Amino acid sequence: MSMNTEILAQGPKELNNPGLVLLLAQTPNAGKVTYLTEELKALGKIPGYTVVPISFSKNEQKTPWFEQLNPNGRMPALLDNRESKSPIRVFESMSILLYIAKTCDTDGAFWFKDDEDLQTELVSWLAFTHGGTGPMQGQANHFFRYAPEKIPYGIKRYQDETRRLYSVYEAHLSGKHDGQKKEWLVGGRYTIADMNAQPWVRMAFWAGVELDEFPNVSAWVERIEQRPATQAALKIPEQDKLSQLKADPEAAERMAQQASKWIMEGQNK
Ligand SMILES: N[C@@H](CCC(=O)N[C@@H](CS)C(=O)NCC(=O)O)C(=O)O
Repeated sequence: MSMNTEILAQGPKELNNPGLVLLLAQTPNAGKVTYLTEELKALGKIPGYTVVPISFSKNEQKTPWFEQLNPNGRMPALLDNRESKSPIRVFESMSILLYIAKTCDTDGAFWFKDDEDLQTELVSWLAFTHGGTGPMQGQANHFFRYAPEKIPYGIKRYQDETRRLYSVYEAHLSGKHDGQKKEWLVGGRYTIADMNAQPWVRMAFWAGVELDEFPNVSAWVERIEQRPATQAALKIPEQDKLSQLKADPEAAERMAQQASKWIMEGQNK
C-alpha cells in the first residue's frame, strides 16, 4: 500500500526501525495485537519489535503522519519494515492480527493454517468480536464513563448489548449449542480469536458490566490473563491499570474525566 513518505517522515524516527513497528497505547484494541506479538516472541517466531507509544491526550492518532498508517486516525496501527518486502501499513486490530498470524506465525500456532473449516470458524469469531463486542462495549464505556451528561437510555442500551454479546460467548463456551464445554473459542486451542476478544471482556468493569453471570467466560478470561505472554503484553507500552482502577473508584473517576477531555476534543477531528 503506497504511503506518502514525506508526510510519514514527520512522525517519530522509530518509524524507520527494521521489522515490525506497532503504534499503540494501553487499550483493548492494542492489547489484542501485543498478546499475539508477545506469544510469538516467546516462541522465537519474531525476534522482537518496535513499539511507538501514541499519546491520546495529544491526539497523536489524528496527525497527518499517523493517518498515513491508519486513515481512520485510531490505534493500533502496524508498519511492517521487514527487509524481505516493501514497507506495508496495516490498520484495524483484526486485520493486524490476521496479517501478523499469516506472515510471522507461518506454521499456524495461533490460527488454523491447514484446516479451512476451523479457520472459517475462527474468522467468524474474529468478526463477531470486531463488529460486536468492541464497538458496543466501546459505546458502553463512552456513555457510562466519558459522556459529559449521563444519559440513562444510552448507558442501559450499550451495557445491555454488551451483556447480550457476552452471553453469546458464554453459551458457546458452556456447550449450550453442541453439548461440548470449551476452554477456547475455536478448535480446542488458544488462537487469535481468543486474543481478539479477551482484552475487551477483561475490561467489563470499565463499562459497568459484571462478569459474575458468565462463569465460563470468567474462567476463560482468567485462563488467558495468567499466560506469561499476556502479562508481558499488559505492560506495553505501560502497565495496565485494571486492578488499581477496580480497587480505587476515585482514581477511576479521575481517569475517566481525563480521558473524557481528549475524547471530546478529538471526536470531531
Ligand atoms: N476498529 C478499530 C477501533 C480502533 C479504536 O477505536 N481505537 C481507539 C483505542 S481502543 C482509539 O484509537 N481511540 C482514539 C480516538 O478515538 O481518537 C480497531 O479495532 O482497530
